[in-house]
Amino acid sequence: MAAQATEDVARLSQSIKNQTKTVDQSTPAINENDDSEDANEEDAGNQNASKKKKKRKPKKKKGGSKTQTSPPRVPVSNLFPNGQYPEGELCDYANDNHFRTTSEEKRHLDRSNNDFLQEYRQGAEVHRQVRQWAQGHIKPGQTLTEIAEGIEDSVRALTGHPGLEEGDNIKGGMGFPTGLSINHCAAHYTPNAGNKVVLQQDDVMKVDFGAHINGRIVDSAFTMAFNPVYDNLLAAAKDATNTGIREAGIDVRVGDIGAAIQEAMESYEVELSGQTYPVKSIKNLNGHDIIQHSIHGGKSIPIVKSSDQTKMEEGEIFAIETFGSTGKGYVRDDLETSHYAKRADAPNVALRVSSARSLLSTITKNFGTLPFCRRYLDRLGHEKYLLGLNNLVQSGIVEAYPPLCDIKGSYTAQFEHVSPVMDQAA
Ligand SMILES: [Co+2]
Repeated sequence: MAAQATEDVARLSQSIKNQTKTVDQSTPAINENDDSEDANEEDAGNQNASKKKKKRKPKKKKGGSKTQTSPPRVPVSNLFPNGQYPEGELCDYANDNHFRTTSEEKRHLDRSNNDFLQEYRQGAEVHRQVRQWAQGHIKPGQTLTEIAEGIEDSVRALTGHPGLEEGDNIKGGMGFPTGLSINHCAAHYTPNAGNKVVLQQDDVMKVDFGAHINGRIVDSAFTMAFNPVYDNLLAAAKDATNTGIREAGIDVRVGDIGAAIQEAMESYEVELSGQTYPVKSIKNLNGHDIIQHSIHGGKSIPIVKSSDQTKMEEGEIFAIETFGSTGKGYVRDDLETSHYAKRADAPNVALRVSSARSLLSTITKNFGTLPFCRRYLDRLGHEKYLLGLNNLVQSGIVEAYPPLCDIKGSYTAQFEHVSPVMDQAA
């Protein structure tokens, strides 16, 4: 999920050196546990449609399945029964021994730190497996609704939290709504009930979804296009995001990261129908820090040059995301809202609309401050809730995140990855 540039940015810094690393989104590691043909379907854009469509049934093995199914339905906790998830995806640098030093206090810090890293690693593994499946299976001709539900059913299954019982979704599952933003629309679009939009051959679609375990949200996104004319646009955003991840580290100023991102992004141009367009960084979209149960912790990572002196600090988790555009490089609210989140600082006000009261209770129990969309309320059995939902927005309890779009006719691309900031020195 993207942060908008108007967010308040505060807090100072302290500490020291070093670097973070995550795996390049463009070269996802092969999943050794996946013996299906999907392992070779990394890049849907280059697939021809000759593949037979047949539904594979989950394999049944004595003692539980050890391989992922297609679509993914096996909880990753079954695939990693010892609870040790791969470190590479989220933080291959993390040397747990580093934290095991002297005092009791530090040992306590170590344990809690390790718990939270384990939760992140589990979420990252869920995201990686679902992403790999999605990249192989999303095709033009599918509706956005079936694409979103395919991703969401998979994430819920792999986290082991179907999210239908009260409070289950807050333990694990979708970290926020599945963003499926097309062409000039850059972020925060997901279908509402009844949406009949079909993905087209010439579309550029940003797929932005989150998996969470105990509120530790893994926020990662990629862009799909099926026509190679957009290759440079996608390459620009991918390069810009990788640049941001490389630049991130303890004590680094976020404004400097923005400058490096912009330089990478704007070194590309795209030719569409004989006309050349420079790729621009979308200046009012940002990366952001993530805190438990909250997708935006309060810091922003600009994607253009900025005088923002805010520093990254050790232990913080950042979603580095960049957006390139052939349009103005500026987004505004457009289209019907689908994304919402309860504010962490929600005022305690008397609600006169009774449907708002029951809706707020549902939101608090199932999402807390995690972003949700209208479809998530539908599947919990809520009906005719729009008046109540709008009342919660007007009361300042829930924040609406409308789709963010550049000018009509333009194309936008996004890549995003989570990058923890840790001191890796021994
Ligand atoms: Co994000």
